[in-house]
Amino acid sequence: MSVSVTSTARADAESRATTELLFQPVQVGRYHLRNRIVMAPLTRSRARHPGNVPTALNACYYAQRASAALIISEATQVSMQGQGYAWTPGIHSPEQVAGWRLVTEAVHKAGGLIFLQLWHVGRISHPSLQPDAMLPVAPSAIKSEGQAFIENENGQGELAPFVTPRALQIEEMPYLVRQYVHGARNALDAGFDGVEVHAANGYLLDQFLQSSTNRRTDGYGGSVENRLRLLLEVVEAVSEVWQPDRVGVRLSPLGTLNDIHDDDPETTFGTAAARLSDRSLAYLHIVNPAIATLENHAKPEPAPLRMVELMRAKYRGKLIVAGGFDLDAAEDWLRKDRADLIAFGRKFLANPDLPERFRLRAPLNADDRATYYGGGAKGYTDYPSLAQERGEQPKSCVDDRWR
Ligand code: 8OZ
Repeated sequence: MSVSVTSTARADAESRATTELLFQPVQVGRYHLRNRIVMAPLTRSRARHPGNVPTALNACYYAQRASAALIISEATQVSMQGQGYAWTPGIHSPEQVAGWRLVTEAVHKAGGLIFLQLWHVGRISHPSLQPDAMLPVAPSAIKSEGQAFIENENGQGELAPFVTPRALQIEEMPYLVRQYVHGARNALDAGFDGVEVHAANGYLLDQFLQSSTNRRTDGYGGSVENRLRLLLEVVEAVSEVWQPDRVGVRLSPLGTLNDIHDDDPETTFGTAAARLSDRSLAYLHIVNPAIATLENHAKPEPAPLRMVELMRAKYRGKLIVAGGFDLDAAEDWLRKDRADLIAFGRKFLANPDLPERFRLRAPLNADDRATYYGGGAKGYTDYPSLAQERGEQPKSCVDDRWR
């Protein structure tokens, strides 16, 4: 009896799901995606150290989440200079490429698609993470409020105040672009399906873009076109490696994370969206400016919603929005045509089979903040799927090589 009730409930849920917009297929650049559920990039700080090398444990974590239409990897530094946190993975050494190959092979075997997120943190770093203990670099010598997450002499994580970064010389700009190209080529070698340029959340490209961190008086500062220059150069160079239809860009309009702001965000981000729109990219991905109100289930404030509408109007390609969504909010935003795809972070972290749970409107596991960053399998690969909850054995993908 209980079996037939359960299967009837599932059949009902499945017929309902076909009318849900999240489960409508969509073309994103070169790829035909089976639904609109994206796994957002999530820093988990579990690369093997020394070397910041992805491992079999990381491969397990991503493979468990391969039912996403598209996985966007955690932010991955393109160079030592680009690193800002202990134990985040890189894509600049041969060992890191070999480590990422474990990840892409596992995801592909599980039927998934994965883009690598290319990252340079700029000033959000610390000499202890930099080559030869040098100063972090930035558009201008302006220190961020807050603290960097570094590794101390005992191999433990520790917070240390940010330092005043060194302002980049104009002669160094081609070298910055080359760092992204090197990462992009390595990502191709490692078997990824595409790359996303991280230009959000107060890191290097956002530091150039937003007015509070860019006081330059050369061709990379001042006007919005100048502040956009580095991002567009990076996008163009990376697109030559990958072709534009396998390149995405992430922005955080109205974002203030990492002590950043813009004096005229409508102009800055509206222009960024318009210029990126001309590049025929796979997608634009934005961190939801209205995340706070969505999370509190409050009525969205006008300014963040206006910003979303502005980005939607100025960018003519596929738009992914990430931040604060549950199933109903995601459906609502797709129905209102504010986005083409929705990215889920914390929900995916805690629910490896999130699309199936959404399809069945099944309960979700809660995420555990204490295990977001660092550590091993706990809070990483041990969140159960529905199949496990029904008593099936988890697929074995954890082995000892990750240590
Ligand atoms: C959380 C912790 C560390 C880094 C971002 C890459 O904000 C990050 C990040 C998030 O984009």
